[in-house]
Amino acid sequence: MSTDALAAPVPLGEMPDQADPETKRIAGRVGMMLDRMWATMSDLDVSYDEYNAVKDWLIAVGEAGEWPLFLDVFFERVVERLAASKSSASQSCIQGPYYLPDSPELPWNGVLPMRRKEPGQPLTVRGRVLSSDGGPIAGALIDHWQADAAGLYSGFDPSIPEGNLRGKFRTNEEGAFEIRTIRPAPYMIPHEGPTGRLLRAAGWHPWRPAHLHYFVDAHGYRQLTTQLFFDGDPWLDTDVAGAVKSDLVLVPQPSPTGVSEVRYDFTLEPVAPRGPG
Ligand code: MBD
Ligand code: FE
Repeated sequence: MSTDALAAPVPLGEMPDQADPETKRIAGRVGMMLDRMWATMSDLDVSYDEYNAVKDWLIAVGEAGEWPLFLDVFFERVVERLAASKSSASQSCIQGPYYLPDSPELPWNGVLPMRRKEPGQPLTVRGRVLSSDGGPIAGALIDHWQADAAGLYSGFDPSIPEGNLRGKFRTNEEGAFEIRTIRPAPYMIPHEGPTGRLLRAAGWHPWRPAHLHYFVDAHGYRQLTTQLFFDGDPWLDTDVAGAVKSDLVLVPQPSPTGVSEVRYDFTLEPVAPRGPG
């Protein structure tokens, strides 16, 4: 008998037939991950003290509402790179935990909603949305969100007005956009909570380089999720979320009026390759 050894829960296919096929498929993959984790725990000779410490910590992550933060900081990078390797779009990047869907739609060359005296250096982001099979895409929707010059996100930090530095921009007939905003500061993972405690205990720094977040959508194209970063940022090489890709690091150009400017073209992948004619 094999009951003394580690084994997957119930072999797939012997489970009662109550889940839909996709849920069953994913559950089977969770089973494979559990198998690997059991093997890793055995390799590491995990003790009861270690098990209980990690169990208490994981419970605290849930109680603090930090599951979205913890998962996106430590795990989204893997799924994101796998998806990127199968796409002809321009470089993608993780979504992270701070997107909110209800920001206003603005003109192709609008000003991001901000406070009357929003701190930070003025920044213009300009470029086009292109198709990976050639040509600009008019009417594409660019959903932009970012932290402020203190590294805080509206909707998550109670001191920031709702909707601050979040907006949607629709490209013009040339597929162009021009977003007026301010330069965000590098972002520090909240340090009072369990995720911050883990970082401190492990001696890992809590920083993400300053970044701008994007969803880019157009009819007939797969949604692109990405981020833009700034050359010279001290945290580019050691992003705690491990998300930086060199294509996404932009060199800000000073303008005569003191505004910092960056240029970037987003390229989208058609949903289905188009046949000839
Ligand atoms: C962020 O601002 C972020 O973008 C990610 C991915 C994780 C934590 C905070
Ligand atoms: Fe972010």
